[in-house]
Amino acid sequence: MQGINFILQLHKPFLFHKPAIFSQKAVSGNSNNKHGYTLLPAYRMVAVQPNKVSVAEQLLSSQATPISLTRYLLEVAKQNKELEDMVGLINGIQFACKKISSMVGKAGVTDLMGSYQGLVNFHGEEQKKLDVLSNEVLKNALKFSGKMAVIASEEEDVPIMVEESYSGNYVVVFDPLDGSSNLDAGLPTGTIFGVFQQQFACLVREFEEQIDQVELACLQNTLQPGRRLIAAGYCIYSSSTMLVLSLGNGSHCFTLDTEVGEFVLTRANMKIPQRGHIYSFNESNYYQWDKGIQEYIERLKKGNNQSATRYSSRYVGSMVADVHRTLLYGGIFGYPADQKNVGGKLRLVYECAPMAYLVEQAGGKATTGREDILDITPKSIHERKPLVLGSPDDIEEFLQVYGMSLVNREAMHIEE
Ligand code: AFP
Repeated sequence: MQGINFILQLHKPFLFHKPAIFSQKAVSGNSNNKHGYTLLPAYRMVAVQPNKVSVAEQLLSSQATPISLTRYLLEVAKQNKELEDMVGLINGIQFACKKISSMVGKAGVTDLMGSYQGLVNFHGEEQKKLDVLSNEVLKNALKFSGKMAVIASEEEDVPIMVEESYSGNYVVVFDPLDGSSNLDAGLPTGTIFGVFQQQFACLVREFEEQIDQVELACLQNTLQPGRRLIAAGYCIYSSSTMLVLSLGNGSHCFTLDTEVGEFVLTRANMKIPQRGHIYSFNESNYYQWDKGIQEYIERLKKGNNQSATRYSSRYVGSMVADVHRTLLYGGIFGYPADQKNVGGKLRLVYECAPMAYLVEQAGGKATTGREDILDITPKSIHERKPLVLGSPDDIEEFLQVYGMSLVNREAMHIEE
């Protein structure tokens, strides 16, 4: 895998230039290479700009009956022709979320708790049974949506290209079951996903063990900065199952009505509070953090901060749950770098970037402490980054305190 990421880097200049419009004609006109892949010119990025009036808000205010996610998607597609293909894609994801929700809910009585003996993922982490099953469910739902070009998952060591018969133009990155170490205790878990348009089109005609340069170029589609996301969302499996989605025009929350088996719109255009009073960090890492992080948290605990309020601490250890609470109640969530996780712990591509997108869409901010999460171009699919996100005033204050500590370090010539 290290090698693959290295080669992806080498091939980077080969990509993302020479714009041309993607067309089916171009597909058939190209000759195949020996591995059966068809390489197409990169096609122009279409900046998807959904209608400025929030469809979710319109629907919620004009209807007495519940608005299903499917209905919402059809309405969005009616008003934004360029999003028509998104209906099939998000429908695939919502089906997978329902299935995973059902599996999580029944895990205790269907022997789905615990780990697969001896199974570890690419990161060396022990895989839970439900990690593996959720990954399969989501992968299949996406593949058979017929809209996918490339899929990248936390549970796969390399991205997967979708065969020609099912392929489309979208690239989806996901963590199928985040927080799964909390599963056996019945704590919340979640699925996180982000959607890009493919920048470099390619078709896979047959499965090949060998990865060649053409295939590597196709896989580069997954290494796009968060600013290029055209949709993102998460599903939280908790006291209820909720799917929070943004197609670039606000973040909206749909709750699973288990009686009818549909997600229904429960919060249109979510707005994160301007400032909160909760901080959410794994404080057992305190002595491994930078001075700047320590000082910021000290201020919150003492009430020696801009709002002169002592903050409460809440930390589930399931990112989806901690981010969901932060979106609703405000405050700050973070997993900064520490002496053990020197580059941060959370994954940029399928954890940090989709969450940053949703939080920004709700009026919040997400940063590493030095740069906006959404501005970072990933170097590899499983890259980690420090992440701090939340209410705009809290993040501003964090950046001031942390920024000062960096300035002081530089002034004292302390190396990182
Ligand atoms: P698991 O999926 O292994 O439970 O990890 C969860 C997670 O990636 C993220 O959801 C949490 O915010 C973070 O790790 C918790 O990490 P700590 O246990 O180190 O606090």
